[in-house]
Amino acid sequence: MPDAALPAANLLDAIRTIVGDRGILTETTDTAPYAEDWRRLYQGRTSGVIRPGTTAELAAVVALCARAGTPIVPQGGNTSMVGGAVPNEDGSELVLSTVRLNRIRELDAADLTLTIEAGVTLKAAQLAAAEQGCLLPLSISSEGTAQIGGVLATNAGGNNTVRYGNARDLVLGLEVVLPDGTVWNGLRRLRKDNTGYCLRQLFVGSEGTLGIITAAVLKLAPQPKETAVALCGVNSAEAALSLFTRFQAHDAASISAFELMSGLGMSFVVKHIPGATLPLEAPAPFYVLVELASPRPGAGLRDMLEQILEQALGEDIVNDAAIAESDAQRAAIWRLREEHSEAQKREGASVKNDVSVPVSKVPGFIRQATAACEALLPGVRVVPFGHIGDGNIHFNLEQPVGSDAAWFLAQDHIIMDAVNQVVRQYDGSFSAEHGVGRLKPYMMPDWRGGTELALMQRIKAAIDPGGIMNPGKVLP
Ligand code: FAD
Ligand code: 2HG
Ligand code: ZN
Repeated sequence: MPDAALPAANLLDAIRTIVGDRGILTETTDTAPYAEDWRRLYQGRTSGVIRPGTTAELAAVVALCARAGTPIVPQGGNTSMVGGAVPNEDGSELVLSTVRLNRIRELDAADLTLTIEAGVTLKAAQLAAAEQGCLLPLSISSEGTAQIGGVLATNAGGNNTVRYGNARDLVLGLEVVLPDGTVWNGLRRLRKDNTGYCLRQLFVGSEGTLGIITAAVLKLAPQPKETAVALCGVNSAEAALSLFTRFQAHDAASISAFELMSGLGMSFVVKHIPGATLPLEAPAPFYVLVELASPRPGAGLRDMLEQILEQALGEDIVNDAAIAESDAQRAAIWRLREEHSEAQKREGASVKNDVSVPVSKVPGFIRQATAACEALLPGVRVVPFGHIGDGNIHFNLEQPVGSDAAWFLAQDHIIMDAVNQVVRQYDGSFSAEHGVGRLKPYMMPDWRGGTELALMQRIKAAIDPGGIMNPGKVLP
């Protein structure tokens, strides 16, 4: 029961005594950026953004909120694609930002582990690993802003899943503040530890609904000594898959990224992103970005890439290809992929479907979902891209040219439902890597209903009986 002696008006004063003036924002001009999501789908409101500087401060704030019965929205870099990190519109929720929990606690190059606080950006974590000759093998286009806590809370995937798995696969230990303010210190760095339920994995992917991740121990890998990158033009997703199977058959372990882009998506990048140019002679219906990497110097990746591409060119699987000859060219090719979301945003309103299907079914899925959407909304522009190497496609729809953006966005459920009908036929998932957030809880009963949803609800009730952690997200 909320404590009547702690009315909401006094709560912010009490929090201020814990975190100091630096740790709290209450003016609307200061809080507004924390209340709107990256896609600008949601404009929420909050009476306070709390920014604790230590785990102890954060835990004391959560304990106070629990006493007051005040809901908390944990927030990292606020790059969620599903509105997971923004407060609702009535102003009743406080945002708890991890931005000041930004210390690298320890890097052990022998153990290949990084112990790090939740507010460190993924990019800063990658750089810290690289400085010690190690690799943090997780890469997403938002890595300059997304924070380790958010990355783990969403179980982010990204470009290297094909080789290293998702964020979940890199976590050895966690420190979490529970909804009553208790700190669970599970910062172990053991590769083997069978001592009961695996609690850390419960918090990974829980999107802030079970507690606040304050620190983590992440697995590192040896830094690659050799890489080779190419951009290929192909005629179809079938050709892209066929190229993937060739690389796999040759040396699956060397594939560190295998990404698909559509001709339309690439044309948005070239149109909207200054300096972006296509390094091929002519545009293609689809593109593949392949990256090979090895921790072994002299692994011969460049030769292997050339050999496989030459063969594929000879068999009309690939139309044209550009192999990066320098770090600058490699970065320029990657930029064409990484700027897809930004370019799509600049082109207009879009409805996103972050779906996954078995890798072998990606081409069939793209064909069928494209036909379904074009029949549903004539003129809609289909922009599929993503991580074909692990079966995760961002099946995005751009508003028809000249249409009203608000009208188009109002069609989101109809469009997502049509796409997801196809996803279901292909044994897929309606959320591959972005999470459920605030956008998709309505889909949960249909997709994860019955025993699975009931189990999730019982876990939520057991860990957060007051329901103060990120209400309205994930669970319907
Ligand atoms: P936020 O957006 O702040 O929060 C996300 C969710 O986690 C919310 O539910 C929030 O409440 C919760 N949360 C945040 N911090 C904590 C914490 N410390 N403890 C508990 N809960 C917390 N995602 C991918 O998986 N792969 C991609 O390739 C990818 N590319 C992207 C590219 C762009 C341009 C953008 C804008 C987004 C992309 N995303 C991608 C989505 C997003 O960046 C990821 O979901 C990322 O992991 C979110 O991190 P964040 O710190 O911004 O989290
Ligand atoms: C990516 O892979 C991200 O670039 C974002 O997951 C996808 O904009 C999107 O839909
Ligand atoms: Zn992605």
